[in-house]
Amino acid sequence: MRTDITSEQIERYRADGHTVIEDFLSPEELAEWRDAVGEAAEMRQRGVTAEGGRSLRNTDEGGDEHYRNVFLQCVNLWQISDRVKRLILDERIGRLASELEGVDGVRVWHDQTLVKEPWANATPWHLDCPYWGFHSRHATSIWLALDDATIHNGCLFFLPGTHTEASFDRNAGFTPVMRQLLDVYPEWADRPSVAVEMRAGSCSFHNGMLAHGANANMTPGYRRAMTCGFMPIGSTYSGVQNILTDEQAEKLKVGDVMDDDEQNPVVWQGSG
Ligand SMILES: O=C(O)CCC(=O)C(=O)O
Ligand SMILES: [Fe+2]
Repeated sequence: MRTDITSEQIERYRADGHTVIEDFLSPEELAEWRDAVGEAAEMRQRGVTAEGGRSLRNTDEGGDEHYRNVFLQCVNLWQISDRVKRLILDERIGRLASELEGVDGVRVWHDQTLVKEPWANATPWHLDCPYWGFHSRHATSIWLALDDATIHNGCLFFLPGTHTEASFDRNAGFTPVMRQLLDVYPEWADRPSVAVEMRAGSCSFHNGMLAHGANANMTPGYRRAMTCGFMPIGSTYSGVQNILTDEQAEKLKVGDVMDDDEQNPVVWQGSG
């Protein structure tokens, strides 16, 4: 695993809101991630949940045909698979996330595998953190390519710098309307986007307030990715339930520190 990043890379990440680490995983590591994530996603598809937890698949919601066809989305595989848990709770990744964001440590918010199946819909422009149970300007996500991600099969696109301007109360839904976020933020509508093609085994990090989306998959192949959103230690409840069960949410008041080690384990914490 390539976890050495330069101070220039950190600076660029903070200005742009995203960075790519090429060939992050070795071929052996990539094989393990593919296999472990694939196995856990199959378990989730069969309805396996964590004890007292939720199933957390986009196919559970029924109804929304467009969203179901954006990708196959299975959330919190670390809770049902020890193999995935070992990969997601790797302190080297938590440390990278913390260094990029300049925070003392991070917890898992949620992981998710996002599989764009053949001919999948595009992922509309959106911000991540407003959807989550904490609101921090230092949330970040790793997006790890399990297949080559290309212009043709649905690689990510970013709008650099938007993370410094975005606000928590203005976001787009996962609608079929790609431009919805740009109607919410008309000041971004003329900005050039950046396409981020990646070889399998490479990864990107993007800030939780950065505008991002992805192309449709215009190929008969799969575009698989594994992602994890990280929450800075000390973050507080935003009042958005998101992945929390009703029982968990009922115990929380807005402003409470999110420190449930079962639900949001610490991935890395600095000494100071
Ligand atoms: O993989 C995609 O199409 C979207 C990914 C995304 O929105 C994310 O990782 O936050
Ligand atoms: Fe996202």
